[in-house]
Amino acid sequence: MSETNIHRSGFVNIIGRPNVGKSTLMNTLVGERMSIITSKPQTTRHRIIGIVSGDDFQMVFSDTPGIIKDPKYKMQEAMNRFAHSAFEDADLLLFITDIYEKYEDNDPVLQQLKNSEVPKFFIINKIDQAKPETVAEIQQWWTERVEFQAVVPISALQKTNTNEMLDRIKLALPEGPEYYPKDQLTDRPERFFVSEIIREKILEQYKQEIPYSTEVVVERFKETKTTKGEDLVEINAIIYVSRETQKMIILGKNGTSIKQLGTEARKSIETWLESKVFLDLHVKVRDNWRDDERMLKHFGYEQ
Ligand SMILES: Nc1nc2c(ncn2[C@@H]2O[C@H](COP(=O)(O)OP(=O)(O)OP(=O)(O)O)[C@@H](O)[C@H]2O)c(=O)[nH]1
Ligand SMILES: [Mg+2]
Repeated sequence: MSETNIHRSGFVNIIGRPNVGKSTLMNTLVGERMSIITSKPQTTRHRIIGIVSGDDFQMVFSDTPGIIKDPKYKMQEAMNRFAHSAFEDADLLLFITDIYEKYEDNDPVLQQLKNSEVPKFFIINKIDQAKPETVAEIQQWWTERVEFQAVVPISALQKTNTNEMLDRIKLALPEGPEYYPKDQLTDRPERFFVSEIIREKILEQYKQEIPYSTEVVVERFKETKTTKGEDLVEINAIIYVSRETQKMIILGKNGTSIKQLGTEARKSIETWLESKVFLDLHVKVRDNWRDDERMLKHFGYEQ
């Protein structure tokens, strides 16, 4: 068989510490808005798959939660488990750092990278914010310690070097079948992405501990029509918080905060679904849910 008939495919897992731009990179590579992105660390809590297919290839990207140094809650331990699982089941690892991060020699992530036999690309992100000397220094520090198949400085935000990166990923993948239908983009249902969009708006609107104490579950997702015959999606979502006082903050005085949240989330969901949306938000308290095994299971923090 000639080279042109080879079909390449594989699982390309994006790993790194919180806030370095893993989700931004995933969205840029997939060319769709899959993962939510905010300026706050620990935005992503699950593994999220984004699929890029062509006639002769299929890349299955996994965005993962940033690896947390000292998890304080069972939820964060679960997030770390999702991240660590990505070291195991990859055909190619994209290890990503940004120009601001500093690693110590005794960092367990460094050890894990050294121990992993999976081919790895070293990605330095946010180069739009750095001098070339800084990028060179970071590159040198890492390549003295871990064996990488490629080093790729990028700006995930400005899409610098990201197309070249796709070409290199494709060539690094083994010969293999299509794992998903070629027109499939992800393995999660729409209601998952809707709950993520609501969480994104919570991260943007509320301060300090509130977003981190919050989980969102879409209880009802019904596609219907307006009286004028336009597409309409009716969505009921529950915002779980871990204390009564947090519920008060989410609601705000006379419900003004949750009303604002509902408006922002609805607009964003309408853009994403390309449909009119009716969104009903409801707040429930589940004491210390971040350490409650049963609630964590209900929220999907299991593998
Ligand atoms: N200047 C600059 N900012 C970037 C770039 N890529 C991502 N960012 C910003 O960095 C912040 C974090 O981006 P995310 O993509 O959410 O980072 P993440 O690694 O997925 O974070 P977690 O999900 O919390 O682990 C956001 O404010 C992004 O806009 C880049 O190339 N340049
Ligand atoms: Mg993320």
